[in-house]
This record gives sequence, structure tokens and C-alpha cells, in this order.
Amino acid sequence: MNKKTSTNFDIFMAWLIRTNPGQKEFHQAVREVAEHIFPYIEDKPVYQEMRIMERLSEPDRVISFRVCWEDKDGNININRGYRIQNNNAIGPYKGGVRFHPSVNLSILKFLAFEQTFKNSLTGLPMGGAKGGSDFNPKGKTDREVMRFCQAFMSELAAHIGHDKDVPAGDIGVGPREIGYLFGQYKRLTHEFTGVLTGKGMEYGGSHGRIEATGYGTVYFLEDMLKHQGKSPKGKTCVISGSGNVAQYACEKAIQLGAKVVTLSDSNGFIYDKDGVTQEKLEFVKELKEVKRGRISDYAKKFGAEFYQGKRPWGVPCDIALPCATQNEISGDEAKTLLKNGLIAVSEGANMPTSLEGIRTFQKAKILFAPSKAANAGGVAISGLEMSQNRARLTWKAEELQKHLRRIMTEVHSKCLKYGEEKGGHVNYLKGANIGGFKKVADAMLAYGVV
Ligand code: NDP
Ligand code: 2IT
Repeated sequence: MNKKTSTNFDIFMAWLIRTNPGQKEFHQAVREVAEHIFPYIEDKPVYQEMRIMERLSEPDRVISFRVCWEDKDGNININRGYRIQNNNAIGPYKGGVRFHPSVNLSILKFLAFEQTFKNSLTGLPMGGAKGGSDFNPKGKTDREVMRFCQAFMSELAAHIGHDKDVPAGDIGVGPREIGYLFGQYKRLTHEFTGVLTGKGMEYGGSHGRIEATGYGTVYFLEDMLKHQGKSPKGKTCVISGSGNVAQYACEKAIQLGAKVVTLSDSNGFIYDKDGVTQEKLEFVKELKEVKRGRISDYAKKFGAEFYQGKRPWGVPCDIALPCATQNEISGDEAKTLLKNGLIAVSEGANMPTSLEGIRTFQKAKILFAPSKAANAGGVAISGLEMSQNRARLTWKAEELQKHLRRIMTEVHSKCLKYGEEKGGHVNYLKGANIGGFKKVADAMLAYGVV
């Protein structure tokens, strides 16, 4: 009898593409991982016989639902909601919710797949999931956003729970949306449990969660530079995005003595030659979180340059921190960054560098921190929010900052363990992929065929 085993990368990718037609972001994310896992399992037949990679890349469950809500003018709107529960081998499903018009099955499946490896790297007991909707919160009133969130949660509530699946924020889902979602869950179930993370401090949130992703991305950068005897101090830094992750990556980079010269949104980027200061950053936080305005207002307010419809990668820098969205650094943009003297990239966003971009950075052997390692700080503090909710305790802010710093160093160490190559170069992508894979795969082996 001929047994089916996963021995061949090409056969695996052909299967993946055939069974998930047209889902290009999902193919990309799986390829990025499989390229390292197949060589790693070549001499480990048990992972092949048990077809771990195939099982990891077929989500446990894909939930899709209609979301109907009434806007301020009395019109009925229909959006599509999703929750992808990718894998719960090492803990309850865990991962953010994204509200953005670009949301589709391919994007959420790539995010849920990545989340599985990222959550494993944190060392905490969390499986991988992602959810969201093609709803566009931009230009909507608070009441419209509330009605949408309530309608979304009315369906999602049946599929989540503090031991089952714990959603959180992502693009377009911040403290306001988490409040509305949590309020509706509580109303439907008559229970107060830690079913979401990223909650307000008044109702079970954790200190440090707001800052965690951005700070963690810069801590990872700091650890990579330290490994080479360098530091962020005095380095010029280009950041994309101006939302949650970008704001706190900017804050930590400034605190560590770097000079941040750009921020962006979907309309373009600002170039501030004098550098973003803490004071200017406070303006950005207010602009984005309260006024929900555009980054071009920064240029008007502080006399910086604004480049309409452009991304910031043409600005000369030592360090790039992509913190907006997937595939925002193309192969050509990666080449431009290198030509201008780039030494390190730490990905705050999920999969912001295209495959061509990654190959370009890796060929040049610069420091490249992939998202599943570099932005793991956010979900790590989410994991600690779950612990606090279970214990009905609130840990002190300083304690959480220490945990975040420690966890990012542990993630960095895992990348070194599996990614250090002959000659001392560290392939952080390989390290993160294998480091994330091992724990999940071994748990799956323990369960047998389920
Ligand atoms: P926010 O909604 O707070 O901010 C998103 C930012 O990215 C905004 O500046 C937005 O601009 C910009 N942006 C979004 N989509 C696009 C696009 N298609 N083209 C250009 N700009 C875009 O989200 P977050 O900061 O939370 O998320 C940013 C990234 O970080 C995402 O990849 C997310 O998955 C990842 N991430 C987030 C974590 C978290 O804890 N929040 C944890 C780990 C990763 P505009 O306002 O114009 O839309
Ligand atoms: O991509 C991510 O890691 C997040 N959006 C955060 C997930 C979480 O559960 O905190």
C-alpha cells in the first residue's frame, strides 16, 4: 500500500493552491512557512506521516455569516462577517478581528494561519484564529459603528467563549469597537467573562495592551541590533501607518533614541525631517483615535512634507518599521530601501513585506524580523489579559511592561535557536517558522489523528 506522506514541498503547494483557489494571500503566508518546514521535517518522518503541515493549513473551522445593520439614514446595510478558527492544539483559539473593506476569506485565512505560529512563539497557551468583516468604519458615526458591532457580535457570540475562542482588535477594531462588542456579548449571554482582549481598564482590560504590539516590535529590533553589538540610538527610522501599532512603535523608537521621520495612512505619508517628537505623537494619537482624521493634518500642523498617495519607502533610513498592512513593501521598494542604506526591518504589521521583498532583504543579509515574531507582543499581553481575567486580578503596569520585555527576548532567542546559520547570520524568518511550528506540531502528534 502506498501511504500518503508530506515529503515534497512542490506537491504540498500544488495541493494547497488547488484546494484554496484564488486565495493568494493565504498561499503566500503558507509558502513563507512551508519553505522552511519541509527541509526541517525531511529527517523527521513522524511529522510527514501524520501530515502535520497539511492539517495546520486546513483551518479547523471557517465561519461565515451575514451582518445586517441600519445606518443613520434608515438604510439597511449587509456586510459579511467571518471567524477563522485555524488551530487550537496548544490553547483556545486567539486572534484579532479586522474591519476593513478589503477583508475577504484569503486575507483572514492568512492571518489565522500566521497567528497560530505567532501565538506559539509567545510561549503562552493560545491557539490561532482571526475574524473580521468587509465593513468600513471610516466616515461612520459612533452609533452606526455600535449598531454594526452589535449585529456582528449577535452572530459571533455562538462561536466564542473564554475557553473556546477569544477575539481582540486589529485594523479598524480598537478600544471603541471592543467596548461595543463586549457590551453586546455580555447582554446576550448574561455573563461577564474575559471573552475579548484589548478591553478598557474599567472592565477587565490589561495595562500595557494598547502599547504592546508597537513596543514589542521595537524591542525585537533592539534585540536584533544588540546581537550585532548595535543599538537603535541615533538611527533614522521610517514607519508606515499611523494607527495603534505605528503610534507605539514610534513612541518606543523615540524613547530608545531613534529619529522617526515618517508616518502614513491610506492617503499618503508625512516626512518630518526634524523627527517626530513625543509632543507631535500625542497630536497623532488624538487625531487618529478621537478625531478620526487624516495624517495629512500632521503636515499642516507641523510644517512637514506630505506625499499624497505614496508609501514612505523612498525616504533614506537605517530602519524600516512597516506598521500598516500586508504586502506594503514590494520587491522594488525593498531594493530602494537597501540602496539608501537600510540595515534592519522589524514588521509591526502582519506580512507587510511581499515574497520578493523578503527575498531581496534576505539576499542582502540585513536584519529582517518577520511579523509572526516581531509583532507577537500584542497577543502576548492579550494572553496575560486572559490570565488576569481568569484570576480576577489586575496586575500592575510595571509588571506587564517587564513581562512584555521578557517575552520579546524569549521570542528573539527562539528565532536564534532555529535560525542561526553558519557564519553567524541569523535567518529570523526560518527561526520564527520552525520555532512556532515545533510546539504546535508536537501537541498535534500527542492527540493522534483528530
Ligand atoms: P489601525 O486600524 O489602528 O491602523 C491601521 C493603519 O494602517 C492606519 O494608519 C491605516 O490607514 C493604515 N492602513 C490600513 N490598511 C491600509 C491599506 N490597505 N493601505 C494603506 N494603509 C493602510 O490598525 P493596527 O495598527 O492595529 O494594525 C496595523 C497592522 O498591525 C495590521 O497589519 C495588523 O494586522 C497588525 N497587528 C496589529 C496588532 C494589534 O494589536 N492591533 C497586533 C499584531 C499585528 P487608514 O486610517 O487610512 O486606513
Ligand atoms: O495580529 C495580531 O496578533 C493581533 N491583531 C492581536 C491579536 C490578539 O488576540 O491580541
